[in-house]
Amino acid sequence: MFPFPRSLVWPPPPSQQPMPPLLPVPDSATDPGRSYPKRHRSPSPPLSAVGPSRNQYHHRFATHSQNRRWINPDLKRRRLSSLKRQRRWIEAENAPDFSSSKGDPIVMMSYNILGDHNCRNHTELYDRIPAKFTEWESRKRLIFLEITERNPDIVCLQEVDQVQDVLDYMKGRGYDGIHKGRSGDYKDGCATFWKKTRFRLLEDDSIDFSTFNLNNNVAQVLVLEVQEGRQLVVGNIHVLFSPRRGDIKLGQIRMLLERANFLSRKWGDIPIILAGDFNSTPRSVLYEFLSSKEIDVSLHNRLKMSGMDPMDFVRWRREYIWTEEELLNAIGHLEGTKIKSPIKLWSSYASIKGPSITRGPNDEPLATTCHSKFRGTVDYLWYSAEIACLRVLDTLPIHLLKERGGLPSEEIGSDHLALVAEFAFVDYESSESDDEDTKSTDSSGVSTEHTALSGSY
Ligand code: KL2
Repeated sequence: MFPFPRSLVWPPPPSQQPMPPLLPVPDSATDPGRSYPKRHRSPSPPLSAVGPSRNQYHHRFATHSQNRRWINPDLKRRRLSSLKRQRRWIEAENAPDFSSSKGDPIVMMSYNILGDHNCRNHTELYDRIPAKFTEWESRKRLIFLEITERNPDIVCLQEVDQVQDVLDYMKGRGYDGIHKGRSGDYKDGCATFWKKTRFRLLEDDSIDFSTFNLNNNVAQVLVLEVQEGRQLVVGNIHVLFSPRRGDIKLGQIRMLLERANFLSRKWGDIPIILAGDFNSTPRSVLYEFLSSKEIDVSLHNRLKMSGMDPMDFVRWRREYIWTEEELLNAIGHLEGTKIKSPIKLWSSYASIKGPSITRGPNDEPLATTCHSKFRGTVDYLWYSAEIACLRVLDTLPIHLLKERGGLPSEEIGSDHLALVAEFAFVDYESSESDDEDTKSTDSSGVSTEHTALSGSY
């Protein structure tokens, strides 16, 4: 089904590797909010949204009693201690036939590597982690190992402050890249890398949000040419942390989407992949905005828009009165209070269903980050039409994160997990017959015609 070299990724899919270790499923793993909302028709439906649900998971779990007698306790202990081995690839159910997609797939990584400065200055977040696991020298080895093992074509890192270490390493592994540092005292930033042999940088339109009165965070928006002549917009953002500044967070995400959309149109309606740490949870109104729902900020309290606070889902009795400045931050103007993304985007992990021990609301991972004060999902890989998400490297079963007291660990160099997804350009002309399905115009007037792209080859 996938005639591309499997050696691009590690570990190989289960068909090529021994049976994964069998784990007991904890009771607490089920998520009460789990549901499978129907998606509306769209130009590029997630592959998993179509067709019957069959056993696609590469996770294989069985009850403890079923397997107890087959497990050598020593072996079990050794296997369980290996966190990284618990991450499995999950393939989309209806992955396209490669005759209907163009070129080799693109493996993308989004990874908040935990800035050295943040790690040393927020010790309260890592109070249960042995000191040796929080030192940059040991963390960087694990972070670089993760990148090397997953072998992504494009790497979007956040919280990069030991810039020279990262640039040197990536250069040595055959990547080109750009770092965009924050202004002000904290010099960490986003850094995006691409394999020199496959991509060429066509345009860099990075954003320093401080120039828009939206705090000193940064984002990168790049246009890359894939070797075969196809172009792609790649975004990388680390959204402001402050859980209560929903106005600024929305403003940053809005600007990223606007700029990515602008570049996409400028280069001929090219596809978009947006990576990053959005500091917004899957239940938040900011997530709704990213997943292309129209939102009305006047109906929301800016203190609770990112879902980062445990109290965020307690009903807010009093109406929140937005100031003009907050409205300007959030939606960029004072005409009305509604806003909708200019791009139709899908979240790669949510588009490929996984088991309840790794997935929660909206089919997103239960956690992409875990430390003493917060465990949840804030990292995403979003993609637009003309792109298919073929598979994702599933996150860790939640009980494994819970029982370890957080990250970093002996094996994982950051307090976030690296998200890895594999994408392909899709030629909808040959893969879909219904014209209405292959063409859409959203309310912002952005037309996405798949035929236009497929014609360029
Ligand atoms: O949530 V993060 O961690 O994406 O993993 O982004 C920010 C936080 C990062 C950059 O500002 O530093 C972390 N409590 C917890 N975490 C904090 C705090 C805080 N008060 N301030 C910054 N960070």
